[in-house]
Amino acid sequence: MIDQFVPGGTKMIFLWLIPLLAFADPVVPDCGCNKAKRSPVGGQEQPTEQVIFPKLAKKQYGERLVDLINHSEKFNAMSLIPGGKYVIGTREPIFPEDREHERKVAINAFYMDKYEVSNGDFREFVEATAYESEAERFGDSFVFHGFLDEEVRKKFHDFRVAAAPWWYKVTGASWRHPEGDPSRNVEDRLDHPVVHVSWNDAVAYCDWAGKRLPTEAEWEVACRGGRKQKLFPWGNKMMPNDKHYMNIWQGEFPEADLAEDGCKGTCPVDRFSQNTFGLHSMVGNVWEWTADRWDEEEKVSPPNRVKKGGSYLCHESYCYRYRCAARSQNTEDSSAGNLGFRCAADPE
Ligand SMILES: [Ca+2]
Ligand SMILES: [Ca+2]
Repeated sequence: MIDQFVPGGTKMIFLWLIPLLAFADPVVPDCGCNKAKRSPVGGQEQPTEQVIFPKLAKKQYGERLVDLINHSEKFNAMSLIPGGKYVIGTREPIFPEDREHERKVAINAFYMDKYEVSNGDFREFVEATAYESEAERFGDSFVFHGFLDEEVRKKFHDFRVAAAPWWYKVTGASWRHPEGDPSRNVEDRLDHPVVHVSWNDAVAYCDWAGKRLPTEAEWEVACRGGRKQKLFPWGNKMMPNDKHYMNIWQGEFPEADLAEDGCKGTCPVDRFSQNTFGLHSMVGNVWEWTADRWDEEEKVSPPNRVKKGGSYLCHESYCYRYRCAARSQNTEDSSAGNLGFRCAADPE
């Protein structure tokens, strides 16, 4: 069921600053989400000032309405995000090394998928094109230890990510078999986000759909839903009215996910409506690839690409990256069980 979006309050902002400051220490534990990489990266360890709803003349509202009504099939389940000048990032970076500082951007109006691309969507693409994902070609992908039984953990004990030993490189793991178990597929979770897809896979899917990956600026403007300097798509309070607005981790990471938000692992892509644009699970559920390179100056091949939004594995104590301003990266050929994407499109 789709939850109705209820804007969060801002009264608790000062109480929120307390935990934020507590985690401002440069030695911050990390979930290792960016460590599960296929390719080594240069010596590293392997493994607005804006109003989004501008005051429009009545005539312009009419044109916008016509635009929405006449949208082609391509724009079904997409939201029109207004172009303009925006400010992304944050004045109070939690992870300065991630370069999540404030910066000004300008974007054109574009359409954004309301939902993360689902297993059902990706299966349709594969059936139409016989596309083979990179994880299938490599023969393995990174799986979180919580989804592996003891026997499998023993078998792949030596294939863990050194800096984040809860990530196992599991033979046979792919979008078809997210746990690497050939007897388990995605038939019972076609409405969940596709995972174990690389950046290259995401580009191939969006291209097939007549779309493209969003840039990081587009992704973040869409995430913010017209709000300035807020932590989350709906405001600053993580749980307005004690209600869960995203699929992240509750409990002691990485051992005990209490799943108080109703989801252990991925949840259906339409579970959490998060902002006034009608976008779902921008933060939480799965990380989402963007078109941008992590660092234009970086001389690595394949390059790292920016991913946004955090995932069901994120917890404030380890990976406080389920914020619109937060960012991370992986190499183009990397895939993992908590990394997916959604597409954007230009108005025709
Ligand atoms: Ca959860
Ligand atoms: Ca997401």
